[in-house]
Parts: sequence; structure tokens; C-alpha cells
Amino acid sequence: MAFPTPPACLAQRDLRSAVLTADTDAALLRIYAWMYLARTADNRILDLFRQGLIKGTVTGGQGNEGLIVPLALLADKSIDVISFTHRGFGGHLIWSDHLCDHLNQYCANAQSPTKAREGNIHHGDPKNRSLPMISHLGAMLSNVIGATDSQRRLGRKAVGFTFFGDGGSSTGDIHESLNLASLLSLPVIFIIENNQYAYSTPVSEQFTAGTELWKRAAGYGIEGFSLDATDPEATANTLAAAIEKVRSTSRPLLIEAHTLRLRGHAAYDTCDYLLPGESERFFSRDPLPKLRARLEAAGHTARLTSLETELNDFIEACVQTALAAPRPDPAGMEADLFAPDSPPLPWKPEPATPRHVTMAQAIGLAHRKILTERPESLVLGQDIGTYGGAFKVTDGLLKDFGRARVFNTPLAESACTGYAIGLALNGHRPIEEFQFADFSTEAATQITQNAATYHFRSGAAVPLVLRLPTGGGLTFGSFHSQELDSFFLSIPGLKALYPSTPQDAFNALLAAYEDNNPVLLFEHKGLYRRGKFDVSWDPHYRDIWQPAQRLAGDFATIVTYGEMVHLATEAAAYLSSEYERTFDLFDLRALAPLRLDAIRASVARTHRLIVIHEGRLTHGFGAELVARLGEEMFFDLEAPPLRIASLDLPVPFAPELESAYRPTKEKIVDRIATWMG
Ligand SMILES: Cc1ncc(C[n+]2csc(CCOP(=O)(O)OP(=O)(O)O)c2C)c(N)n1
Ligand SMILES: [Mg+2]
Repeated sequence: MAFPTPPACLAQRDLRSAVLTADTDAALLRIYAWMYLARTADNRILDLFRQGLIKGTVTGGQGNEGLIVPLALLADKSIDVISFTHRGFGGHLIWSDHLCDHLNQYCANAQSPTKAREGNIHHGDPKNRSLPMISHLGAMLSNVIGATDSQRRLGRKAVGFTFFGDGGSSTGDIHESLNLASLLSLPVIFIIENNQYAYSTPVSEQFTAGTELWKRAAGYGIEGFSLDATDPEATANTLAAAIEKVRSTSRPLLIEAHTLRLRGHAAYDTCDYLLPGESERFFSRDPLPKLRARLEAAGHTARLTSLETELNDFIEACVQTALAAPRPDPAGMEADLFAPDSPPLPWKPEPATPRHVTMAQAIGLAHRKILTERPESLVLGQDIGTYGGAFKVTDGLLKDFGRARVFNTPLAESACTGYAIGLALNGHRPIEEFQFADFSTEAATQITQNAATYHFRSGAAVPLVLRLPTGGGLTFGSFHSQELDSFFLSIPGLKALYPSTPQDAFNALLAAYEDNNPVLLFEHKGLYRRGKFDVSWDPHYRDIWQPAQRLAGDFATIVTYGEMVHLATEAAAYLSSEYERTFDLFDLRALAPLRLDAIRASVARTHRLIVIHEGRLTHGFGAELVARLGEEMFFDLEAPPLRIASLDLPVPFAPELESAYRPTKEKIVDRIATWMG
């Protein structure tokens, strides 16, 4: 259905500082039109929610328009980056698309920009650098930092805008992001929307900084100030100057905007926690009537009345259009989980002659190849620069490729991963090293809630490689030894590779790199230096997404991955010499998506299944393998499947305890021998 034509007062979505100073009334009328649109549409959305026509809830921006409208009008929407919060509806309306697109989102109909997979304000427009917010407050800041950096690297003089409330200001992500932006000297304006409440909790119960949150800027070595966002004219003038300054200096800025939340937290909020007279005081500062009075006094009453009539009619026509759209279709949901594959990158067939290297060196070699051949690549992580990484995988890369492309990050896994997501959204392809896989739990929100869900909810691709030095057996204790594969892979939207040889590790990094999705690359620390092997360019590198058969036999099918491939191979050799039983042995290599065809064919022949992995037994990866193969092949099996895994404990420290905890060659032999009967 065609969308209603917007009235002329919405023709302009831009406001440059020159217009603001040369013809103030024209500028204010433009601001007023968008503020009126945002307020009236927000109120109408609340009505529709109360009528049951909009689901979930709605968190209106009523009272925040004095900030968000001037800001969105002043931003350069052809290059800048932004991520609005749940109070930024007016900003969404200005940044891109038609009011109907935004209402379709709220109505969660078939035309919704998120295909109705997300509701209310959880949309954006990634292709126009408006990054959709996830609910986790604070998480979007680092995405804006990354996408802004990407724009600058592409030679565009962009500014990033990112917002958080007084409530969000207490999250760790806010601190990590402010520090990161300052450290990288990126032109991002951080705006605190201080409306004095986080849901029902007043600022006095959140922090002791009162109304001076902006003073935190000094702690990050950046400038900061506060402004009264209930005065749109002053706000527009202040923001115009601030944006120009940040654009030219490339230094971040922290602005605390004193703003309002006139309708409480959300549609269901009864606001009975407000102090007597507080609501009246809020409404007395409402920026919309204040601006109207200013324009009336300047003689624009007739213009205001006609503009409001036009906008009311337009909003009503758009509401009817959105309500008439068909309901969404569940078809295609699963196909959209991952961004589609693209053809292989045009890799040079190098190194053509084999290099005799360890697995750590093989991964370093793959980095070197990527950095040499792919200008959009970047490598980041803790101590990966001069030091070459905790396991020396990135040794020498900084020297050869420079600090702009190979750089150390502070201890801020969440913001650094969010930053990498932002880079990836804008066309760069970052490779992030976690010092130990264990520390990726610090970035769990960015990995599992943000990156993993991105394509499904927005259609945007996040090509990102997260390298995870994994696993135990090295007496590193419980915080440096874990297998987190089943922890992460219970979340849809992540791909995962887990190579067991230097050549596979080399291939895996190339395959992960060119994938259009977030890929977890598990690298077992015990394999980093377990001998040197020949590694060279392999035109079949994409086969890493399929299991590899390492042994052929007929008694049972062993499925394993990582370091366990080596222990299982030794155990199988022992069993075949002592018991004359031979095994098919598959190295899974790709944990997600699972490709089990070759394994099914093997089980159909051997009629027995053994799964061996280093992660814990309960909820471990083997549970999925056994369940899936058992479900599909129940009548092919002649014995119950055997699972060999670690104990359901934290990884213990002492070598004696650790080898009691995890599978060893001896334990694998014993378990299989007992099972064979
Ligand atoms: C990390 C996190 N914890 C809890 C919530 C649930 N929640 C949603 S909005 C909100 C209050 C946010 O307050 P503030 O940041 O001041 O923004 P405001 O709603 O006032 O604009 C809370 C607690 C969340 N979204 N994210
Ligand atoms: Mg608040």
C-alpha cells in the first residue's frame, strides 16, 4: 500500500548551523514541526497500545524531543553514525524512512523494518548508520564508536552520536566505551539523557553525582558540559557548535542533557513513585509548549495552527496505513538467522611452498596473509601488539602492518567487542583475540545478544572473527582453561570452528574471516606448540566447515574435536592393536552450523556412536550430538551411545586434579573398553 505524502513542513530533515543563525524563526519552525510530529505520533502509539493494537510495551519519547529533534536535524545523516535509545523516536523519524515505516515497526506487521522480529523502538537503519538498539543499556555505545572509526578510516569526516540515561550511566559498558573512545581519539558525542529516573528509581538512589554526571568526562581526559534540553533553541545552538568542534578535532565529548520523561517509564507505568507535585513540575518544563509560545510571540500563530492540522491529518493517515498492512509471515525466519555466504575472496595462492610451523605460527601466518591481501582487515586484542599476544600468535604483525591495523586494546572485552561489531557493520572485518577464552564472558552480551542476533533482527551482516584460546591440561586453573563452546552455542546466530591441526587452523582463520557472520574460532592452547607441520595455501580451505574423517574402521564411529582428536586417535590405535577393534574417527571441525551427513553415513554402517569432548558432560556439546544422532538413527544403533567428557566441575588447578577432571588417553581407552563389553 502506498504511503501518504508527507506535508511540506517535513520536507527538510536537515538544519545546519548557518540556517540556525541566519533565520532563527525558520529554523525553530522546522524544529517545531518535527517535535510536534514526534510528540503526536508517540501519543498516538500509546493509544494504539492501550487499544491492544500494539503489543509488548511502548517507552515514549515525550519530553525528550527538545534534545533529540535538534540533534537529529543537525547531524550529517549522509555520513554520521547514531544509535537512538528508547526515548529517541523523534530522532528515528528524522534520520530516515517514512513515518509509516516506523509505525509498521510498532504494529509488528509484514512491512515492519525488522520483519516484525523486533518490536517498538528496537529498530534502526544500519545501511544509513542508524544502529538498532538492543535492550541492554550501554551496549550500543561501543557499536557507535566502531562504526564511526570505520567511517573515519574510509576517509569520511563522520561524527558518532550515542545516548544513555541516568540509569544506563551506572553500567560498566559506559565506562569501557568512554575510555575506549578517548584512547582511540574518536569523534563520538556521548549524550546522557538525564531525566532523573531509571524506571522508578530516582537519581539519588543511583549515584552520588547529582546533576553533575558530565563531570565524569575529566576522568576520561575529554571535555564535557551539561545543557537544558527543555529549551530547544538553546540546545540547537549549543549542539551545532559542539558537533562542529568534534567533527574537526576528532575528540570525544560528554554532554549531560537535562531532559524529561513525561509519560513515565513505559505505557504500563503508573508513576505512583513520583513525589507530590513532581509531575506538574515536569510538565511545566515541557519543551513543546515552550517552543510554541516562543513562536506565537514572534507572530507565527497561523502558521503553527496550519502546520499542526497538516501533521495531525498525516499521522492519522499513516496510522490507518500501518494498521491495514498484513500480519507477518513466519516463513523465512530460520533462513535469515545467518547472513548468506558470499563467494570466496580472491585469495592469492600463497604461501605456495609449505612452511614448517606450529599451530600458533600457522594462525599467525593466516593473519599475515589476511592483513597483506585484505585492506578492510584489522587485528585487535590485549597485548597483541609489540608483545605479540599471550601465546605469540600475532608476533611481528604490528611491526609489519602498523598500529592502525594491529593494535592493543585496554582490558575492556565488552566495549572492544562492541567496537568490533561497529567496525564490521560498516564494512571492516576485524579479528579480535581474547587473551583466554574465559575472558569472553566479559563480552557475553555483545557476543550473544548483539552480534548473534543482528542479522535476524535487522538484516545487517556482522563479519567478525573472535579468536578464543581455549581448553585445559596446562595447569592454568579454572579461569584460564575452560571450554566455552556449549555456553556460547546454545545461542543461535553464532558460527564456530575448532581446528585440531596447523593446516586446519590456517584454513579456519581464512574461512572464518570471509564469512559474513560472527564466527567463534576456538584454538586449543595445548595444540599451539605441539610440533611443527607443513602449512601452505589450500584451495579447499572452505572444507573446514565439514567434518574430516581421520581414521577408518568398522566397530564404532567416534566423533570428537580439538585436542581430543589427538587423544582419541591414540586411544583408537591402542584399542585396535589390543582389542582388534577399528573405528571411524571424525574431527568435527565446525561446531556451528553442524554438518553431520558423513557422520550419519558412518553410524549407519558401524551402528555405534562415541562422542568425546573436553567440555563438561552436562549440557555439554556431546549432549546435542548424541541427542540429534540418537533421535535420527535410533533404529540403526546396536548399543547406547557413549559420551566421554569432563566432570561437571570448575576446572581444578593441580595437574593430578586436572587430569582427573578431563578426558585423558587412558580414561578414553578404559571407558571404550568397558563399553565394548
Ligand atoms: C543493562 C540493563 N539492565 C536493566 C534493564 C531494564 N531497564 C530498561 S529501561 C530501564 C531504566 C533505564 O533508565 P535510564 O537509563 O535512566 O533511561 P530512561 O528510561 O530514564 O530514559 C531499565 C532498568 C536494561 N534495559 N538494561
Ligand atoms: Mg532516566
